[in-house]
Amino acid sequence: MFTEINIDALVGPTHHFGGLGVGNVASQQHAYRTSRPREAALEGLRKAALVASLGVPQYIFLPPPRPRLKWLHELGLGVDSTEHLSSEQLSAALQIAPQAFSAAFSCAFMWAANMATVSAACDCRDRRLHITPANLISSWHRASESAERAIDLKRLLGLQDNCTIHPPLSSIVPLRDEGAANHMRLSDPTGKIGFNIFVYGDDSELASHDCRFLPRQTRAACEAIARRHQLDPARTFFLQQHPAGISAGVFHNDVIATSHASLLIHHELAFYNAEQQLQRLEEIFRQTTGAPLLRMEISNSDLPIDEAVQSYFFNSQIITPHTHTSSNHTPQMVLICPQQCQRIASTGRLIERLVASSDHPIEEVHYVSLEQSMAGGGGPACLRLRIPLAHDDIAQLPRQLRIDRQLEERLAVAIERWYPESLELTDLCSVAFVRELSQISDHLQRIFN
Ligand code: SUG
Repeated sequence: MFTEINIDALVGPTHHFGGLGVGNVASQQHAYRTSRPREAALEGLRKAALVASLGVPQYIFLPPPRPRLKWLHELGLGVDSTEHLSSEQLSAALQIAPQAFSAAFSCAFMWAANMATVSAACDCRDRRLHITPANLISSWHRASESAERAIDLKRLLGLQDNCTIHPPLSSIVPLRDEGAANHMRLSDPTGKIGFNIFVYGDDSELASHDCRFLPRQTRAACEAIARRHQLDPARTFFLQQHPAGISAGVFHNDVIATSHASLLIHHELAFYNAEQQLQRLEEIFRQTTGAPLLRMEISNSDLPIDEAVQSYFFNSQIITPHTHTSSNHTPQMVLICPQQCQRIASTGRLIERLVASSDHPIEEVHYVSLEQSMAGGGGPACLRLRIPLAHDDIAQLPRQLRIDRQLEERLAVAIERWYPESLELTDLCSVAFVRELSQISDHLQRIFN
């Protein structure tokens, strides 16, 4: 039996809005607005704790160190990465190169779904769990995350002798990769028979599609990952994202489609020219598992694409709870939606219909407040990476990274005490604040040790 563990990443104290998300409408709309790092970190922590309270093994990674001063130095911005750093140097860097400056302080690592692509051991020819950290080369601020998160993944999974963590794909434009945000795994209820769907925005052979924004995932990257992970070609699918979706602000597949076990929910404009492949998927799913794939396609008239992007309905997290209550009924599946879905009439109606219908296993819904993450273009599902593991493997994972009430409480106290309540980009020019950041980092480390 396989269980999906979830990894979330604690938001860092420099959380701010730099407007750097390529093709990401929310990020662009909120560029340079005042951010609220304390609220951002608490919202993310509460969401992860909710998932843990539903019995899903939930892990958390610490924020990697920021700012990346060496990088600002490398860019010739006159920023000293030693004790000679001054507030004047930082202010000058902000003025000359605001994007690079914002990138050096970025907390975009909080969107853990972009950390890596993960293949369950049972899907791979060599029966090993395969992980490729994403190279994230489409934007200024995210490319450094792959090396940082590879270290965290090794720390979490290092004791597993049946796990291969690959290097990220080469940092070249044709191999742009954004990880699990563009990958879906479907399976039978035991999780043992898996089907892998990779979604790409850019295929150099089909360069004719006009997208308003640079597509962040290429077909060549998807194919390379499927090959190195040794996935069975008969159960691996490569679907193209609809260019109309990308132009409307769907910068990742998880903004327009979602999946969990045998359930696939997607918008009419999620994929381009994919009907044949989806039918093949349905057929092979039924043949191999003996049960139907539960595919639900939402039409653009039921949910206009702009409202899908504003509400982030498809970025809701779907989980199978493992709560052991003696009398209460444990729902088959739970949907964790951003609060925005309640405020928009079309998504409110859709969710009511989903929960009431007996055609789908979703029986309960939780609305979570993630205002700060949503303002950067990230909902509940962006904040987590799923790793399917056997029970014995989960028992070997380091306990100190697993969220329980005590860890939640200790982190919440530290966030309340240390994180700024609000932040402007100019606040990041204070050398006193930069020095405080390393103290915060030490303090968080101590909680985990
Ligand atoms: O890469 N936003 C992230 C949001 C990532 C969401 N992840 C998933 N859909 N899985 C991005 O665009 C905003 C940064 C800024 O505003 O400067 C940002 O990076």
